[in-house]
Amino acid sequence: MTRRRAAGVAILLALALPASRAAAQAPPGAPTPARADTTLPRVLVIATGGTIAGVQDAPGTLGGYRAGTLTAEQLVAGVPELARHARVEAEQFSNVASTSITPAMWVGLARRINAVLRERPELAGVVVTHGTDRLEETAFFLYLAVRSDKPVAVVGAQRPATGISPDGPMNLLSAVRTVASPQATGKGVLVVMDERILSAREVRKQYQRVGGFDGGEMGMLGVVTAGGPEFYFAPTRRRGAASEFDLAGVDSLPRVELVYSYPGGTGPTFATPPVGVVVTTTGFAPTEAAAFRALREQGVVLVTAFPSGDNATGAPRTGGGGAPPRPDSAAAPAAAPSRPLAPSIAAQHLTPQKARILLMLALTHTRDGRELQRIFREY
Ligand code: DAS
Repeated sequence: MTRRRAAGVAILLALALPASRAAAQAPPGAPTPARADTTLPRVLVIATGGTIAGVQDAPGTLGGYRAGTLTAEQLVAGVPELARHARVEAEQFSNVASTSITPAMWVGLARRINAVLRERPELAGVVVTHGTDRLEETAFFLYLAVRSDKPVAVVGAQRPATGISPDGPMNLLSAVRTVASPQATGKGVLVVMDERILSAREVRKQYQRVGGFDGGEMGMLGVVTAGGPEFYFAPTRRRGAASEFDLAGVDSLPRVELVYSYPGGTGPTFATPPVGVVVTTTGFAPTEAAAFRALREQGVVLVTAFPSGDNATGAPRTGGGGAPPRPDSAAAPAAAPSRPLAPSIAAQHLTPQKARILLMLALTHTRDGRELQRIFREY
């Protein structure tokens, strides 16, 4: 075994140590983790992979690493401080980089969380560990499809577990403390990163560095301090126990594509039309309008969204007025459609990638334009 690999294995073993042994090896003066206190809330950590479970071949360097390597149990055992705040159980859902997470996995994960929250009333809440690349999408899917007011928090890390200054242990601790807190009840699915508590509806990954997650214009719900989570705001959009999205009988989600509109664009064409298309646009070029109209003539539901997700405020380029542009508005008056046009929906304040997720779920219920727009207004 090379010296480098031996160091890696040593760090891995240290991460996997049970809390009691890790405490026994703690440096002098370090606080001793509490014994499992039977009055503490129970929290289930469900691990899906990502950098938070990532291991470098050359630990302590900035070299490459393998995401989704440590197990759920190793992640929990690596943070003995968790035992002061909750009785934590670990469960493995998958162990992949989040670019490998699929819509079918969203359905499976939401079903699993719905089942444990229903069947285990003693659980205070659930923490999902996840890669950061697709964290906001999974979190928003859970926000829509977990029909419970019990807290669920999604958490990741920008630095691998065996890298320099890993952020995962503190993020995991903050997430567990958040879901263990009664303050988190009814706030919808949360994302806890860098001691910020963010709503899954608003959260976005802005950059690939520590501190890269925020809530855009909508800001954050609270912070996690040394004393614990402190909430300052609560979401008002429909979510959790009030959600109408029941996954019973949903085997797969309808195909919804994401496309861009841009200067000189001619619009998308598909060999097989999807059920829906979300178009990222600040305003349509006249040259694009015909292609989007043709899609609607083929029955494809269209959703228009601003790149930033700031669809609610309007913008000078679209004349303001609170809704994103519609492709028809850029075109010369068109001939009467050969078939009734499928609906064109405004995404409200959702990023295009989240508008796609809401449309996928909404299309499992309805294709009616008014109903779809209601859903986009409520969630
Ligand atoms: N490896 C990536 C992922 O799993 C990045 C990360 O987690 O930060 O999403």
